Amino acid sequence: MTTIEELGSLKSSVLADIAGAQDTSRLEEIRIAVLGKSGTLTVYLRNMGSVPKEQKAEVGRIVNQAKQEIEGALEAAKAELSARELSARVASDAVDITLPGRSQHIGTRHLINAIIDEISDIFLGLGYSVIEGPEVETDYYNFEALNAPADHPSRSMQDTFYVRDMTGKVSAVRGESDILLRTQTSGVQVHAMEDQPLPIYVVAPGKVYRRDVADASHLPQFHQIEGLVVDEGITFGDLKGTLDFLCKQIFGPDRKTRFRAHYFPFTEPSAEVDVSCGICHGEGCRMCKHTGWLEILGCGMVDPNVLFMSGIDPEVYSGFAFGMGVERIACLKYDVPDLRMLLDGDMRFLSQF
Ligand code: 2U9
Repeated sequence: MTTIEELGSLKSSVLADIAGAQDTSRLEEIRIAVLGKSGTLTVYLRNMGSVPKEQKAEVGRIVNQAKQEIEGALEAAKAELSARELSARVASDAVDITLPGRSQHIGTRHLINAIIDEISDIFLGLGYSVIEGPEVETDYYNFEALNAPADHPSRSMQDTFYVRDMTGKVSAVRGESDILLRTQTSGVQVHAMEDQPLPIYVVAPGKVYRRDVADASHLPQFHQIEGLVVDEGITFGDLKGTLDFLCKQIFGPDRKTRFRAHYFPFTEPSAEVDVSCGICHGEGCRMCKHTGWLEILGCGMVDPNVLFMSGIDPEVYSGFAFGMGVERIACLKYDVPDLRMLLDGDMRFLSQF
């Protein structure tokens, strides 16, 4: 094949490639293969020196004409394919401005905080103050000032999280480290008795810690609300009236309460309070273990010794105190069977409240 014939067939195969290209990147591949630094046509142009003298003019004209034709075809195909690609992109990126927007997810208060706020509000309405205190406490404020006997099981390493003191000591028997994670919020009220003028009407909500394994009815960290009243002439009748009012506010006016004798080191006499079951209304069902009653809090008249240790004269003042687990109240109010459901972070569950 002569050089001229070779050029002719090269040109027609390149023009056919250009005509068959589906996109601009294929066009660019063809351009580089033909007109790039070592492209087929470029090599022809570079090798013009070896073409016999008498053919030079003719071959030169044909190479240049092929080059121009190929460049023209590339340009035309590029214009067409770019336009096609652009309209495809515009079509796929199109935004339907008539579609309704996605609504923003707005978070809600966690049920535990909602219950704390609800109970705090009930007591604010009765003229109480809401107070807070440290979660890391000393043995004195958590146990000693609350009459907890030295051999009380709650003071052992098995039941309380002790914190290493400055010397790094933490003991299996309470005493070497006096610093702990509070097991009850009672220390807050002891601080109040020491620091605040009498009378005292306070509730103290907050986190407490106990060395329990989490199960349906226990958590190693949970929330309590405790209350303390210290005034002249406070009686068990005041305690009953206040807590009966509280239960009716939380669970509804139709619910009944009952007070069962109990023992706490810091109150005498002490009681546990039950509210009538809201599922069976006292008939007995699975929720109330067929008793008709749900236990919701503990309470009692503040032990005179507890008042005395905080510098209050028990001959002049008397008081009552109570304590409840917030998670337990939440589960009883909304028939939740397992405390751990409050902590799972499952939005399908949490967003119901
Ligand atoms: C002071 C004096 C007395 C707080 C009280 C209870 C009864 C009680 C439990 C309920 C369930 C703890 O979360 S729970 O396990 N609490 O039964 N707490 S009287 O008594 C006090 C507090 C402070 C100065």
